[in-house]
Amino acid sequence: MNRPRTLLRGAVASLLTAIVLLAVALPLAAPIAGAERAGQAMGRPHVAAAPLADPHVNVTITTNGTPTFAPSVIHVTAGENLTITLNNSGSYNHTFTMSTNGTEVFPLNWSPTQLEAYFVAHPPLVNASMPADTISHVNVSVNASMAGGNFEFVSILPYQFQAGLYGFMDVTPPVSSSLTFYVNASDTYRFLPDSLNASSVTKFPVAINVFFGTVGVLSHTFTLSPVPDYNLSSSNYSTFFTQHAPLVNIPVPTSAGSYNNATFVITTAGYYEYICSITGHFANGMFGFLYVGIPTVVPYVANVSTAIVQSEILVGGGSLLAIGVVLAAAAAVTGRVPSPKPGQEKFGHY
Ligand SMILES: [Cu+2]
Repeated sequence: MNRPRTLLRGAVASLLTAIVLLAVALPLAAPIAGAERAGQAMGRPHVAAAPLADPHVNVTITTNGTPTFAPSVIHVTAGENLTITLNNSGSYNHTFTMSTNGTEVFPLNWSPTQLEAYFVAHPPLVNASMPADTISHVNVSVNASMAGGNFEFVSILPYQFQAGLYGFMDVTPPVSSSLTFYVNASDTYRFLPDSLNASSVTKFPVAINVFFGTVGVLSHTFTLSPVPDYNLSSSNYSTFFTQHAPLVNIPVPTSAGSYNNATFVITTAGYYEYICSITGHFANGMFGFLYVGIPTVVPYVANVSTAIVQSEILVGGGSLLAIGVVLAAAAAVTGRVPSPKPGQEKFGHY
């Protein structure tokens, strides 16, 4: 009977204590804060606001009642601080529980007990609850040692992982260096130069900047294949680029002497072909190669060239006589082999 009154009395006493403490503490704290601000105003570095703080990235993961996380893969760069907004708009509770092991993929046939036992033995990197109809936030420091890892996250509530509530955090290494190239287009359907030397690159990913200008008046593009060691075909490059988005597609500026530029990231050594996507220009010889982490002369690769010969035969075969097929195939082979050494004769480029 007298419990509520005791509680009330306790609460009043606590409140009074708090007021007394604040009254004493505030005047003491104020001069300290004031001195801090004065120090900053005089240019003294403020230690807490580290100027070299890691970059901060925000991502949102939603789940709406169907057993999926969207997106199911998040891409981050090692060294970033990540804030994940967890948006559960459904009517079931979930968890967002991430493994510390960047190479492990949990078998979907694991029982709820097995999954729970795993996280008891290997405490998770992140373990946040996602209550129904709630938006919350969780911070993750993605440090350098996590580069290259794929960290699985799941809901560990029984049968939710098994139903599809899982995803991965893909951590790529930070860009280690960057290179810049200047390329011009000529109205004789050539890239100047048509060979870009990034052979010295040893660490990936590497950022590459291309400044693209013109010495003529026609429209051109610098359109770079994302697939290493692959030779584009002038007969089906449009189809190729709808299936493999170009790493960059830079339109030439309208006036000579000015440049458009773009930066892209290369993660794998190899040669990458660039072409002009304006109709007819590639077929007339407007292509070149970017060599990243490999010598600027690429050894003849039989399977690459064979595939191209076959596709050219298919395209040309219907309308050409047998002798024509042989000539077209020969031209295709010599024209599609990456640029030879500087100073050496350039096959198929004249
Ligand atoms: Cu062009």
